[in-house]
Amino acid sequence: MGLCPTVYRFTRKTKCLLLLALCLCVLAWVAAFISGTVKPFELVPTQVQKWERMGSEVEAGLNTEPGGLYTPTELLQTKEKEEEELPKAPCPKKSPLLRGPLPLSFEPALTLGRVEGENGAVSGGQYQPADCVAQQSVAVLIPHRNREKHLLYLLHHLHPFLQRQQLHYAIYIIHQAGEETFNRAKLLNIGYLEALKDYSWDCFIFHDVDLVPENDHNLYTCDQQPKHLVVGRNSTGYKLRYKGYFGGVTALSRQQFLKVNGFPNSYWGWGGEDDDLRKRVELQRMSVVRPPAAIGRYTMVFHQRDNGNEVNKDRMRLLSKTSDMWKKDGLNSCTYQTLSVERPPLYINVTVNIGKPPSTH
Ligand code: UDH
Ligand code: MN
Repeated sequence: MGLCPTVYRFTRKTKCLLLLALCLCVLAWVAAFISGTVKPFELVPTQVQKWERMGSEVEAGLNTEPGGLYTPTELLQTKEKEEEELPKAPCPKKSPLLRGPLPLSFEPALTLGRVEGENGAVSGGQYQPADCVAQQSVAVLIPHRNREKHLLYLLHHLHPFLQRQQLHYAIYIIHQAGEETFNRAKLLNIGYLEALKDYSWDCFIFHDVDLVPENDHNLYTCDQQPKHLVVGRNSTGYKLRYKGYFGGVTALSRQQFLKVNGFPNSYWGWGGEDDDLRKRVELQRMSVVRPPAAIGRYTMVFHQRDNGNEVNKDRMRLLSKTSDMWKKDGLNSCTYQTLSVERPPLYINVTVNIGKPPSTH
């Protein structure tokens, strides 16, 4: 009795009120439990529950708070990203995919669709190895007009050939619009200038459309010196045409080509422009290197002389002036109008208006 004297002092009315309040409390708690707002014994959410809730909100796109904690899903995605972006090792100096001399095929029924199907990893004319970083980034420049079948044969062989060499590369077709006299050298200057708008290529291969390499040890990369790749071809009995021959296919680095101010723009019609480039190289105290004869072998698809590419009768006179002209006539004076740049899967097609030879010509 003495322990709780106040209880004894409650009136019956007060007792009833207290009982009623207690009942209301219990009722409210039961209602909250049923509606799910409160879990029994866990009225304060734990940290784990907070993360779980944040996770489901992030997934539902509700939690936009910056710097929030990672949910398990986010952690997984970040890990996958890190694995994807792991830096690739450089490709080996010598590609393990090279196969040496391979038989070439020139099927009349070949289609562009088939060549596209065989080169699914090429897109917008460009390719790079999937699992290593290429030793060089190379732009192949092909002057072109009215040689569609030759172009198809070349694409058919060149894409797998360059992929076996594990190069990062792109193939540019520089297409001369109109019917005026052909100008191979100017088209190649344009190819260099246009390709550099896409990427800072290390190396440029200046490539006739009708020459198909027979041996993939003939590397489409640039060396310390400008390189001439056509040591021999079927049409010359696989002999070098003459000692200083520098035509057909050549490889010059971005800097080497810039140093010689590129090709001359003033050679219209067939011949002389390749000799002029060799003279420019020599004037800069560089020398020409070549692969061994057994490797620098090409098949030239048979053709006659094209209309609009008649022998340039002026070429000897022009060649006697290279040492005066190289600084004025070249990359720094190459004017043209780009009509279109198309990017189908296997090449970049740059169509240009290059003007015409001067009327005194
Ligand atoms: N080219 C064209 N279209 C032309 C002219 C030239 O695309 O109308 C390009 C093409 O990339 C070609 C390159 O310029 O490979 C060189 O021209 P070319 O193949 O005519 O030169 P090549 O020295 O032949 O191979 C010269 C004429 C050979 C006549 C042989 C007759 N038996
Ligand atoms: Mn030819």
